[in-house]
Amino acid sequence: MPKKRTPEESTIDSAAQEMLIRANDLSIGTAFSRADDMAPCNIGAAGMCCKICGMGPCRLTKEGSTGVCGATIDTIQARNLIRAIAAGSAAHSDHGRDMAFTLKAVANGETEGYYLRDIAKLRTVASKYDIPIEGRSPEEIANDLADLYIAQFGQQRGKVVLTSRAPEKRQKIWEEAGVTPRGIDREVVEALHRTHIGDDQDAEHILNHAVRTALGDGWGGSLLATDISDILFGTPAPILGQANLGVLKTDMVNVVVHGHEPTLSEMIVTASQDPEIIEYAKEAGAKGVNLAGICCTANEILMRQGIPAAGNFLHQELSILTGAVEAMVVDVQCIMQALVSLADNFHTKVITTSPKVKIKGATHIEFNEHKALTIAKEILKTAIDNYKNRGATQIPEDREDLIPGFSHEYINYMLGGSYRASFRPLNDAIMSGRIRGVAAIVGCNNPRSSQDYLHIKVTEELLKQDVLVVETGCGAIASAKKGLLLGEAGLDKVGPGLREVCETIGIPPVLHMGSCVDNTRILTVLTQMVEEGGLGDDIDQIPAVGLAPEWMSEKALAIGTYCVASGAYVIFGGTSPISGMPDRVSDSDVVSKYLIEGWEKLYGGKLEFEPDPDEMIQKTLAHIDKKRSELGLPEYDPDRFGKGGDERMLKLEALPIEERQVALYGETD
Ligand code: BF8
Repeated sequence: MPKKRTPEESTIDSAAQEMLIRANDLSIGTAFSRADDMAPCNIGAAGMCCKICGMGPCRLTKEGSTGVCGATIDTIQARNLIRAIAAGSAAHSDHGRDMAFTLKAVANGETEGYYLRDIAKLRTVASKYDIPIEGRSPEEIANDLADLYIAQFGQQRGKVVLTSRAPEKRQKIWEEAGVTPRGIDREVVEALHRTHIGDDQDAEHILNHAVRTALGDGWGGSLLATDISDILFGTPAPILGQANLGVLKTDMVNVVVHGHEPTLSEMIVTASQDPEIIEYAKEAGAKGVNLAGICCTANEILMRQGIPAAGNFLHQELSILTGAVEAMVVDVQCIMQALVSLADNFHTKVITTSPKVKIKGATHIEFNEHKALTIAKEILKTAIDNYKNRGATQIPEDREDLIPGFSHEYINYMLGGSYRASFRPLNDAIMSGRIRGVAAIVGCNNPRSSQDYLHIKVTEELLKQDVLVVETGCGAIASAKKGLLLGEAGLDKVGPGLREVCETIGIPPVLHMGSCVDNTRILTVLTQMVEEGGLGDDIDQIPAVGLAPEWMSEKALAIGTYCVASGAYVIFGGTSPISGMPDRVSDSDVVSKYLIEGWEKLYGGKLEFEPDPDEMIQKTLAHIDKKRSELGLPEYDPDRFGKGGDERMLKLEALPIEERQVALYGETD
């Protein structure tokens, strides 16, 4: 019998625990209980099942066995992995394609409700590709940029132009390895071609193309998605927000937006503030419309508009379980099919909006940019009409404040102000050892592990070790729910040197950098750190590590791969999709070995799967220290920094808040 976990074992989030108890009382299943009920297929999970042709599926469970066609386990594992990476790259990049088409439509005045909001970013990005900017209107520049970006998808030869934004040395490494992406779509198609029956049957050769495919995402589709989102909706800067299920309101129409593309969610935000919609909600007996986000859509509108996040991936079902959600509006990616049958137990309407995503039983209101505001209002009116059907509710009280919005542009500015914007202070802090190194902790929730546990454990420990943490995606929301994305709230939990830096600049120790496509912001930060000088001449020399402790999506594998190819050491938690047979001798484990040793030789980065969080932490610190030593930086010393001003800080922290205010600012009226 599979073991049923208790709510406390399933998640460390008390709001989620409360909802799991409610689910149990109401006899409603969730991803948590389904994960308990259904053990993963151990052959498929280890990458040992091949189902790419009708002679199989072939399950390779003994050392030396092959598929019907003779395919070895190495070939099969590499094929499975590259197909997942291709799917993840396709998902991110297709999102980017839609953003590029929206930019084109906005430039041509064909949309409703969208504007070019960040003209400075438009001009900066356009000038990177020598698009003329002087004396031209924003629309003319945006038109050229949209054309250039749209062309990257179907380009057949040459190189994806966005790769020119990587450090020069890195670009040469890609040229020499033959992995510079030619066109975003071309690499995905070739990945599928190569893995058709009877094609590429050399594991390492297949995996080289996995790198090329993923680079088309990271330095292509995802990067342009981030550029365009900023141009259309504004480049994020710190803003106060809230996270967790307690952001839902008893006296308002709750609309949860879930998915990834800000084109939809931004327009829903605009429509929710329209006097006509507010009046419509009041007529329905509510105080107004309360928006909240789930998954990366949450990150997009949280960091730009301060719209609260109801939670991360595993909160999508739990938000409906409150009984207080009038509509869950979804677009693309990470949307569970289970939402519709779960919503049948309540009054919640699940509304699909993308021409690419329909769910049987959901209401479909198709969204398009030409009539965006009109459609957004129709969606909200559908939700408001549903308010009268609300039954009993149970909304957990949990919600935490947070400050998201650390785009690379803002980090640059915050380190030096308008006149001295620079990465110099960050590089200096790393070089002196105040900051030991940087960890990017990103990625999903996975119900196979306790929700948020791995994220928080790794984040908290690295903070204590003076490692500055940057986060995106559902990992960022995990930290937000735990209160780690606030300046003062988090600073008692961080090492002395890092704390000194955070207190001086006035930043939280964990920087929320956006959604999963915004992992490209991290690549840009790393590139700017290289350009600033003092930390080597390429990304692989920086004392930095990428971690995805609770990964589950194919997109995460694509991200991990382009980060490795960019020079990063990347550690995935949970299970390995290439673990193979348990009794495999490690020397014969070609695929795992190649991702570690082979890729490190080629790119200076490597990809490892490590289920034990303590090991993840140790490996991260060891890598950071190794990179520090290779750069000739002083050995990390936890006792060297952070003493200055501490006595005063500690005294202040011991005071009740009112007295602390007086001590800091004097008596006020
Ligand atoms: O792109 S972190 S569960 S929501 S895949 Fe999905 Fe994973 Fe969340 Fe965003 Ni990213």
